[in-house]
Amino acid sequence: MAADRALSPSSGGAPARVVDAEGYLREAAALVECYLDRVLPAPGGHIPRLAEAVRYSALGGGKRLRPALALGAAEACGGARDVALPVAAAVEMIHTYSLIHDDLPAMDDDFRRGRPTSHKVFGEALAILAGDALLTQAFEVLAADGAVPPERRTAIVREVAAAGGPAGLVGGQVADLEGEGRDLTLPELEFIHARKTGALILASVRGGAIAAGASAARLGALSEYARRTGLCFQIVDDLLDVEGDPAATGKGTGRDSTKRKATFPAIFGIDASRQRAAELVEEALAAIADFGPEADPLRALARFVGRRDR
Ligand code: GRG
Repeated sequence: MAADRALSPSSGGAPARVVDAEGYLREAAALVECYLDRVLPAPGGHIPRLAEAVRYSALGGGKRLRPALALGAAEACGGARDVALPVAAAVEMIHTYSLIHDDLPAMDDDFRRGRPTSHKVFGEALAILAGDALLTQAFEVLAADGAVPPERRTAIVREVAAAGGPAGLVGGQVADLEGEGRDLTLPELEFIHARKTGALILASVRGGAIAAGASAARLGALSEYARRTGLCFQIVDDLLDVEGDPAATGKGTGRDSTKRKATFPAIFGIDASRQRAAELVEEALAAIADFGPEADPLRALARFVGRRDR
């Protein structure tokens, strides 16, 4: 995909740092996978089958968007990428747990990241436990991060826990299941998206920013950026469920209509949904318009989210 040539106010209108979103995602993936490889249960180890199941899902592909957002947010606040690596790893671990559980027969699917889902390979019991292991160990990773001062660490743990809990991912998933087969209003749909998908994206950005010592003003602007990007991400996800290529997305299509799920495309149609996604990208960019070139990775990632095909 083409690189994004971002303009920022601090660059006086001249082309700022050119950030290629795909390249940034690749770098984030390499960094976070190296980190995960170190912290996850070692192959073999005490309970080899659990290590295998955890590693199968956590090291088995994925865009690594949430880690990239965490690293990009740290950079946007003048920090080094490395300062946000534990946050990046923890949010990816929680994301991966949520995918494993979301794919279980009680909830969803057979294919994920282009491969059979965890329960197809390891059985339901081990898939549930591999998810539990990732969720729990994510907090160990955050708590053990000695490079970040304790008060920032506590704030990050709180952000990430809130994103994963009843007011975030889990609550959003329950609301989503309850909404199947019903007509939902726009506020109801946005309520679900903000929790099921948006909360962890928000925590990725805020967590990375907090690790880098963000000011309250920067954190506020970045939160706005993350909310818009998160909603855009889910609208595009719903569009990909209608018109995506399974070879690119690595999962099935048409699942939302089979379940009679209320989605943006189902309610407003394809064109209006695309239009809303494009508006949200612009709103995300506007939220961080006062940032300089240090926020160009986040700008490139927001544009990627709006146009992604995987
Ligand atoms: C606690 C039993 C139990 C279940 C909870 C929390 C949960 C299950 C599900 C969360 C909801 C969920 C899976 C939302 C999905 C959001 C989404 C669009 C995921 C796909 O993200 P991508 O495209 O995936 O970033 P990759 O594979 O690229 O990482």
